[in-house]
Amino acid sequence: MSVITTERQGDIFVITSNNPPVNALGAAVRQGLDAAMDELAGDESLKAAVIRCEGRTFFAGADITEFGKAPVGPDLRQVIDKIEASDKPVVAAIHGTALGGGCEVALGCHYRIAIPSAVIGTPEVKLGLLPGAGGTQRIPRLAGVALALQMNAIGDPIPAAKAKEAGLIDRLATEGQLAEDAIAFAREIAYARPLPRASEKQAKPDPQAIEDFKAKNARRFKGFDAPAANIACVEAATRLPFEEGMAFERQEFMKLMMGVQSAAQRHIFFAERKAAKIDDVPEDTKLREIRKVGVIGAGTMGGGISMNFLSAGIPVTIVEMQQDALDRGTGVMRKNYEGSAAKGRIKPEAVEKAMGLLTPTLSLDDLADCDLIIEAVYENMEVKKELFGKLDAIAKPGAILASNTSYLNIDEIASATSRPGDVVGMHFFSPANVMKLLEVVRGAKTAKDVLATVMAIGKRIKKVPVVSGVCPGFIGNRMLSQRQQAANAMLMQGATPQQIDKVHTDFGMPMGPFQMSDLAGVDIGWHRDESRIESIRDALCAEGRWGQKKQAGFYDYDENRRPSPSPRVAEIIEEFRAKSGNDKRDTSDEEIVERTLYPMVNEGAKILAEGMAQRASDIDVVWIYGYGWPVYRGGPMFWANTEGLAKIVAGLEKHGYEVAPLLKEKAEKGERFA
Ligand code: T1G
Repeated sequence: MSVITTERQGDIFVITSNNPPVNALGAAVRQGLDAAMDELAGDESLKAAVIRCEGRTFFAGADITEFGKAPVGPDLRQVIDKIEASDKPVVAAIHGTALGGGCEVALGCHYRIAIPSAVIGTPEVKLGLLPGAGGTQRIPRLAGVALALQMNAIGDPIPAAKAKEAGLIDRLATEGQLAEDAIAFAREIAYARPLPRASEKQAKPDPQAIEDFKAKNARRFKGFDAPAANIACVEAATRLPFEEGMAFERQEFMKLMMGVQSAAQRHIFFAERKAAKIDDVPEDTKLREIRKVGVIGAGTMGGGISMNFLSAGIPVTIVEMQQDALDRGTGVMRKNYEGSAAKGRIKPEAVEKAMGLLTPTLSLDDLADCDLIIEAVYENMEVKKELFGKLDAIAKPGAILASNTSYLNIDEIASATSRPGDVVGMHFFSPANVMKLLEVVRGAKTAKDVLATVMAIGKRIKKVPVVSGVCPGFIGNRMLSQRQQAANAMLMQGATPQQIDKVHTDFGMPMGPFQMSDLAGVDIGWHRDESRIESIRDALCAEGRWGQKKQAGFYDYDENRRPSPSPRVAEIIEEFRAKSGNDKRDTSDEEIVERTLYPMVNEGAKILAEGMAQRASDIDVVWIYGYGWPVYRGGPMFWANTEGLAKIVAGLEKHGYEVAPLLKEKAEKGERFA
């Protein structure tokens, strides 16, 4: 069955794409569109055409799987040029997500009609690219510079109604009758002349809009190549004739396509989707129904975890031991929602809607009707085992019992119940209502339908779930600990927290090891014995330097939590260095990269070899969504490929590390992590 079919509705030619799952504009689709346009031109009885798609969406873009392969004609630009050059009007009938090349095909048509639920956009920048088939040239001509900048350089789609207001769409169809409305629209304009062509319009220069946009987004764009290229193309559209503008766009597109950043961002696009699949759990596994969730603990984590479900419209029963803790926790949740509403991130009515789904209680027995229960109590094995023993007696049959532990052994926790198959780890990252990563920790006995259900509910609450095996620290924190150990060791040779952190922020991380420690709390895991000072961390904690929350940690903080190097910390470090007998010496930025990032890759190789992660790309997803690894570097394992595995092995050996066999083997064979 051809992916492009055509039919005649009287004198209207209906061209339909049927290329699941998202009508990506692969070679067969382009060839079919090209042939259909020739047929339209060659048949006098045809007066106009409609281009539409079957399935859930209008073309959702070029076929990203084709990138990097030998090009197969016709190129998308040629197809779009042929549509626009047609002397018979062509109407784009838009539903779903008309994205990237799909948006560009629509803009090459003379008219566009969309159902109200459709969105249209050019998200190529999120793949480290730019719209390479005229999007940067036609959008400014149809809708002006400001919207073109927003669509191209930020990449978020806009709803059909807004697109209509902006002049990108001509008409809104009735939901459920797009095809009929599109054909009627084509009949209506079949003889209208001149045919409106975006390429023939002028894009009004707006240098101020460009400057304002750059200034407003400087922080967001830091380190990325693609946003600036998108901006340059939009600017070119305001001063170059269309063909020259298209040549400029092509030149900029190819530069990005050939660059590492786009390869990294496309890698993460597919890696995120692969991570959702569990190799030995069939995709059609029947899921357990999750109608109601129980959360134990109303602290920072419990409150954040609860918000994820409440925001998705899922009722939550939240349990605390003391009324004041319960009130404090629910108060923080309300404050968070109200803060989001004040910033316009959610509608005001969403606050009451979410809080209205929350049932605070002091009794575990109130969890008896929950389908999923997540504990976020004190990180102590005995505490958790005792709690799971109680839950075993309270929870209904089939309820999923999940722990938010960040490193404790799920199998041991499961052993405290009579239903280990229902026990799983759901490790959220703080702040749990913000960070997208969810490590789904698979116990030895965790049932397959429990895993499938937790992966699905993870996606439903807008998380990016990644399966981890049971090992200390799972995937992310196990690698993080390697980084922290190395960073602490370099303090003992005279490196400073700010020097080490700067190497990481220059690399593209949102913060370095010590800034992160201050944010999370230097006192996490501290033995709380002020008289016992065996490490720099002990010394800081003993002096109340517990991090940002105490306006002092590795850094001093002002009332706005702005950090500054601390002379007191420098003294503490110097005392420990002197005691350690290590000579003070210069530490180069290169050494900091080698000593903090290479061991992370080494640990990632061990995690892979032990089967604690299904894929190297899963490890990349963990670091992008759990720790803010710069997406334009593709995650630690992708970055290792670009750094060169042999170089990493040599660096590890230079610094006395034992190289993971899998890493060594790949380096020797010249292989890469997939
Ligand atoms: N090409 C190839 N496969 C794609 C694809 C694409 N453009 N988009 C999605 N898929 C696959 C995806 O990998 C998954 O596969 C399945 O479709 C369902 O996707 C010249 C250069 C459309 C909003 O960036 O944003 O056009 O895992 O799980 O959550 O200027 O997919 O099932 O095997 O994401 O409902 C620009 C990318 C491309 C849009 C649907 N377009 N896609 O979300 O499903 S570059 C994009 C999305 C370009 C031109 C330029 C989303 C979606 P599998 P999914 P979803």
